Order: sequence, then C-alpha cells, then structure tokens
Amino acid sequence: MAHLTDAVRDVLSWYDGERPGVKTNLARLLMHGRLGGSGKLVILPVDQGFEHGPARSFAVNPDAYDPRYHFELAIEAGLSAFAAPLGLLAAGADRYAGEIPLILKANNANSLGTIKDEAITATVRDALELGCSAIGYTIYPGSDRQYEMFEEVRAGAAEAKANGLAVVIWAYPRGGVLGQEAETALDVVAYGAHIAALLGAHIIKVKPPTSFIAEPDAKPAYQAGGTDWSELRHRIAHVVESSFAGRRLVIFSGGPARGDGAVLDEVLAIRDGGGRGSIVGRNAFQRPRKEALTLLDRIVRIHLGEEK
Ligand code: FBP
Repeated sequence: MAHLTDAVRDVLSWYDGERPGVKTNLARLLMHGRLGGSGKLVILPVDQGFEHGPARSFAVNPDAYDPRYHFELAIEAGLSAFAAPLGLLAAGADRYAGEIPLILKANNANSLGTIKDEAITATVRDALELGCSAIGYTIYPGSDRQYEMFEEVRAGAAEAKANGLAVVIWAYPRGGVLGQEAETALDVVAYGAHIAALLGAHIIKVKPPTSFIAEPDAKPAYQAGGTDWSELRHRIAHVVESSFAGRRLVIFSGGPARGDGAVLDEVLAIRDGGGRGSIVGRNAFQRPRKEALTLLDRIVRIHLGEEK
C-alpha cells in the first residue's frame, strides 16, 4: 500500500478510538484503485440477483450472470471495492485474491416475500475467510421488523469490529407506514443515515434524496433555514451533515439503469454536496462492458474533481 495521504489520514481520524485492525481495513479501501488516497470511494455492489432476481438483474447483459464478470469489471475500472453476497464473493475471492478489496453483504432480502426484512446470509467468519476488508448490512428504518434488524446489525457489527473488519450499512427506509414517496424523502433518508451512524457504521450507503419531506413534524425544521431543497447538492449536504457532521463516509447508490447524462448529473451533485463517493450497481453491470467502463471512468473522474 502506498503512503497514506493527508486526505485519508483525515478520514481515519474520524474513527479515532476504533480498533487498529478496523482502521487498517478502512485504509485499504481508501488507498485502493483510482480513487486511492483521495478520501473518496466508488464501489461496485452486486446483490441485485438476490434482491430483484436473476433475470431482472442480468438478462439485459447476460455476461453478468457470471460472477467473474463483476470482479473483472471492478478491477478493470480501478474501483475501491466490490460488494456482494456470500456465494458470489466465494465464486471469485480465491481467483482474484488481492486484486480488489471485498465487502461481504451479510444480509439479504428477495422480491418474492412481502415482509420488509432481511435474512442474515453470511457470518463474520465467512468475511475473514474470503479476505474481506468490510462486512455490510442493510437496515430498513420504518419497517415493522426494523428493531430486530437493528439488533442483528448491532451484533454483527460488534463481532466484525472485534475481528478488525470495517462495517458498511445500507440504510434503506421502507415498509410500515412509509409509502414509496417517503422512502426517498429528504427527512427520511437523512434519518436513516443518522440511524446507521448511531448503529456504528463506518461507511453509510443511502439513496440520493428527493425534496419531499414525509414527516409532518419534521417540516418546520426544513422550512426554517431558508435552504433551497430543490437542489440535489443541498440535499446531499444535509444527509452528510446528518451523519455525524460529515465525519462518516457517506456514499450514494446509483439506482435503476438510466442514461449516462442523468447518472453523471447526479454524481456531480453528490460530489458538490460533500458525498464521499458512489456505489453503482445496475448502472454499471446492466450496460455492455465497454460502456460500463466508460461511465465508471467518468464517475471516478468526477469524484476526483477532474470533471466539472
Ligand atoms: P444499484 O446501483 O443497482 O441501485 O445498487 C445499489 C443497491 O443498494 C444494491 O446494493 C441493492 O441491491 C439495490 O441498490 C437495491 O435497490 P432497491 O432498493 O431499488 O431494491
């Protein structure tokens, strides 16, 4: 690993008091790939086969049915890490050992069920055996199962940290009284990110929020400051501030496949709002490989400040 940069030292200082093994793994993530040393992350997540099913995820680009495809895409694009469930990581962790940091996505849902919940699908031991730098869990703040999910994540995160792994939380409010519009509402996304920070996440992953405010009781707080919430970069900045005043790595997901222009405009706003990076799945592997590499190159360049 190259010498740590000031940007990475600064990020690591946010986690003072954390175990040295955990900080070493955060440094591995932050020093790898084209973003290495910048204090930013761009990650390829491929758990959509579990969450949405194989055809919805991979039929549009059948090469992506092969686990090796995703390892190679992440490596060739020079990304910071590759995140996936146990079976997918196990299918390439040996062959590509040492080529890209891995994040084991250790709980999963599927679209066949009705309950907004996730099963624990992998252990800290699995993550260690696969050589992962981090373990990841999804929480569904608002779900009728949210408190059990928090307890599961607390237990998993405690064991992960005790074993020197960094912890990533996918904070996806949904279920309960939250309608579809509320899932990505500004107040709800910021609330989810804050809960992830409180649960001990080192890296927090959320969806870019809309300007909708879902909770009536939260509206006055958002109306008071005079911020123009119609601008995505302001909404990003609010989510980042809600995550311990930006002293947590907050990264934003790519969402369903869209045209390059829409994706890149969003990434620009993420960068300008102080987001620490992107975690882009479908917008990467649902494009033909060459187009995916071109788009990922531009996403990386934006986060590096090389594109305006
Ligand atoms: P995408 O870039 O494909 O949106 O991936 C990010 C991600 O968090 C995946 O890890 C996860 O499978 C997916 O989004 C969940 O999306 P949704 O909430 O729309 O089901």
